[in-house]
Amino acid sequence: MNESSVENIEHLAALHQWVTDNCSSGAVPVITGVNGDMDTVGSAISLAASNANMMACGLHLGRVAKRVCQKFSAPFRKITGYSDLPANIGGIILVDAASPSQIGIELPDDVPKCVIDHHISNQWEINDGDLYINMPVSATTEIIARYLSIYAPSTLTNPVRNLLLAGLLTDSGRFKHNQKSSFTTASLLLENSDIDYATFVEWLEYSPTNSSERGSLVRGLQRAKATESGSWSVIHSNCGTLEGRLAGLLLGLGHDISLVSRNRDGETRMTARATKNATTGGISLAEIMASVAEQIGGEGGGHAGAAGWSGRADMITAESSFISNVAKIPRRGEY
Ligand SMILES: [Mn+2]
Repeated sequence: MNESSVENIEHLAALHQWVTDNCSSGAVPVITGVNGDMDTVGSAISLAASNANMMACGLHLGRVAKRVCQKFSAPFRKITGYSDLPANIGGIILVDAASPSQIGIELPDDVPKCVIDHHISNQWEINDGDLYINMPVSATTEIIARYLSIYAPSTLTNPVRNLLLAGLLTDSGRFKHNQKSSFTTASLLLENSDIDYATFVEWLEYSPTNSSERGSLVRGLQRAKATESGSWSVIHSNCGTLEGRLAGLLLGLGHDISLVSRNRDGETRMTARATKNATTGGISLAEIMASVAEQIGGEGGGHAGAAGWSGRADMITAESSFISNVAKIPRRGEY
């Protein structure tokens, strides 16, 4: 564990106190980020498994999360708004979301909330009775795994271990963007489990695509354009679906940064990935996407090596803003 581990253990104790207090006064929904990625969904379901008054819910289940939830029959409730939740709410837990807008539903002010996150920056307003936990880990599921191992070890069933590991694997790019302590979490999850790691990773990563998705990815590769932006090489393209997967494939060509855009129903989305070499050299895609949002509106953020932006600007404007922000960043050191 790193030097902040004492502080982290205090955070987990505070989380346990908050959960105990608020679950005794009513239902506690554990609400996922609107993107429904494996980290947010895995965190919510696993944490909710530790107390009968908690339930995992959210607006959307992403592709990977849906597949994993189906495989392990994991309980997740889709909601369309706050009114879908029970009347007797004791508190709300928000997992893996850096701002209220990343939850996607209007939350009341008079209900205690607990935010559990690992994003670099956040825009939460924390009031009396609220708890904000942010640890410098690769995935929110790491925080949940450590919490459960201390306060509810019997919750760490095989399905829960699989969900937590899936969140860690997907958020760290299969341990490409993680710190040493992530291996401690992974080994905590794998020990005394029936998970065959290699089989699970392959099942998780190479989800079969259908022929229309493969066509879309191939066309995305064909449209790819390479550009030099300041001291960085960027490869960019657009795609109607599976932007993250295309961004990963493009980064495999050897550029510093890959960028994939998509426009649907007047909304533009950008998904970017950077190599570890680039992030060490000074690139933070989270900061770049936040600068894009400042420049042209919309919402941007994420992690140093993987981030996104969405807004109403057209694709060309959004891409130009991204590329000009990359150009401003000097390259540190010799790589
Ligand atoms: Mn995450």
